[in-house]
Amino acid sequence: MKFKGIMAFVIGLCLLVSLIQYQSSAENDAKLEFSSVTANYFAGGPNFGTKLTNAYDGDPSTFANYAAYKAGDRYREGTYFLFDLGQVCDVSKITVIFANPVRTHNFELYTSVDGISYEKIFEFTDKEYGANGSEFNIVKNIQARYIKLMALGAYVNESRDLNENYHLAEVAVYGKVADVVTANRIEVADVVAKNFASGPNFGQVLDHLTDGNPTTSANYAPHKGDGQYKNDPHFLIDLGDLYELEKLALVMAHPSLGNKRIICFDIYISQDNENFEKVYSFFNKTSYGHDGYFNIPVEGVARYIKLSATAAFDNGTTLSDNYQVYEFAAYGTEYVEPATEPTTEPTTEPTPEPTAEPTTEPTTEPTIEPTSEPDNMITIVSGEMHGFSDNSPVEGTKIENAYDGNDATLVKVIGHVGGTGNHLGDNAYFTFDLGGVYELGGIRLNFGTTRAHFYKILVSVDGENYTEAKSHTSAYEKTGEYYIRNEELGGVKARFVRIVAYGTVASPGNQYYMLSEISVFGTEAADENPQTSDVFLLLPIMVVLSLSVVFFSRKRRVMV
Ligand SMILES: [Ca+2]
Ligand SMILES: [Ca+2]
Ligand SMILES: [Ca+2]
Repeated sequence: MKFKGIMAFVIGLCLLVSLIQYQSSAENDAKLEFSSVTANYFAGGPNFGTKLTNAYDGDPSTFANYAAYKAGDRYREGTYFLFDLGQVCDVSKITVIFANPVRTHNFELYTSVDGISYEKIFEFTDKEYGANGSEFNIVKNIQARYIKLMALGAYVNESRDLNENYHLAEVAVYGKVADVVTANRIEVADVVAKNFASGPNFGQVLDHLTDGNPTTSANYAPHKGDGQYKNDPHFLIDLGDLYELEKLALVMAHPSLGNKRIICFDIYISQDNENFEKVYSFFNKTSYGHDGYFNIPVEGVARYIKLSATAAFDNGTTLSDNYQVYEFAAYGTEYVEPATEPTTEPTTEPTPEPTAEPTTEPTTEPTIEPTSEPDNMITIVSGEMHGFSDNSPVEGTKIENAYDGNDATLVKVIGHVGGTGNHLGDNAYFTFDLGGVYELGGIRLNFGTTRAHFYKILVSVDGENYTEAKSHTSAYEKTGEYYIRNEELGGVKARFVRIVAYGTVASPGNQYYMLSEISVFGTEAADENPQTSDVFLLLPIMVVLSLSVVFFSRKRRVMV
């Protein structure tokens, strides 16, 4: 009897608990209300008698019809719907439904807790899909207050033509109001604007930069230089203490503003306000690739962040008078210095190991390879250019053309015009990364068919300290079809080879500098540092494996 009673109680308890769980999970999946919904940067709408509320009325058969500006086979960047839940919620699912089954709608979905830092959680970019209607259920547990639906394009007909009319039938967000909000935005202690010509202008104030409001901005006018701003104009942000950074968020002027204005910048971080490390760079004249909301993952401990105003372009060409930033935010956690434990262990262990192993192996292996192939051509991993008056190559050329193994392809740039007399100066150059340290035998430079080019060859092991290996600053004769120069480098060790665009015989009358091909020869440098040997062995292998891949940059990939 007693046992049965206990069992009944236990079963009853279980039922009660499961009922509570059922109720709470049902609560988790409740449909959430929007406090506001807006359609932004469309060309027009709602059109054809539709209304914006149709996009969230719970009825999949009603839709909002908005017309977008076209840019190529996509809508102009930064065309979006914004749904505000009014408060931060624990979101479990987002449903997106488009109307008109023969129309395929492409979109990206971003969410944000604070309206500043948006993360992309979903994208659909298949033009063919959607013949049988298009409904998307994005199941994901995230915290969000804002949901941004970026309209990329709507495609119709058999040829999948871009149509300006975007038919959003329904957006529904499920979840519950968040009990605890985990946004690690760091409160900024101080901001100063340095080296600008004037500002803040147009009645704006510097505080707008960090006021948490993406619609208020600080507008400064930098000094204009040659293709970019000069005097290093920047905002210096002091976090007040050391933080372990997670990400930075920037809200820049919308790409449709000021006849399509694109704001370029570099970001540096520092612990002591003296030694700064560049962690991100954005330089593009015509496009952000999004609406100007940057979400930049950053790792590192820092107290100071320097936001450098490198340039802003109107209409893809003109250096703008207005450098306008709407918001800057840093996210992370307070830095806690590591405990004192590590000091006891390392003193005993590290000394015996390095001496034991390396003595036996290295003597036999390295001697065989270098002698058999003394003039190996080294695969160039990447190339960068710096200091040219127009830092993007002209007439459809690109930096990769300079090391594609083809003499017929070239990179053509407008030289830096700061030089004097018959040369362009020392400040414009190409830097090529060999991916590892090599003993350089020789170098072949092909400057194309039209004229001799002057140059200096600088080399570096670490990419920071360069030494001059060769200087060739006078005219020379054409070799066959091309102006080719072969230089001996005599076994100098380097990972980076820099070709300073010193000038051409026609300069400064003709400012073009053209490099058809650079070929670097040498052998892998014998390792002086046993700890890094693995890295330097692996890199060339990876390079060979990825021969077909064009490496553009080593910068961090960044989403909106
Ligand atoms: Ca609807
Ligand atoms: Ca602001
Ligand atoms: Ca080439």
